[in-house]
Amino acid sequence: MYPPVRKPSKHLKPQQHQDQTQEFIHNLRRSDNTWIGLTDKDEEGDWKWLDGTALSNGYWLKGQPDSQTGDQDCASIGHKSDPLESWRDQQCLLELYRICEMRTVN
Ligand SMILES: [Ca+2]
Repeated sequence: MYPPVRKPSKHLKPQQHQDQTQEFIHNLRRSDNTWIGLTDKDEEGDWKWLDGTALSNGYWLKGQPDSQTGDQDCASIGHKSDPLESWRDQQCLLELYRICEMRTVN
């Protein structure tokens, strides 16, 4: 069962919109670890989305990213119950679900 899709309000501030999107994705995946298309494989600590956009606001779990094994260059969601603290870095070779963003056609 998927959570209801909420259309972002036109009156939300950009940060509120990002938080709402994060909560939607988190609720969609629940506890299934899922790749979100964020990596620092080109430069350690310089997190970018797969389209090259720099990360402006992260929802990292406390203590993450930690590159614990030295080769954790991909971010996943699905950790802990707080949707605003649910990302961690992991080895990119892990087979996890993936979430992709698509543009809509009007
Ligand atoms: Ca890394």
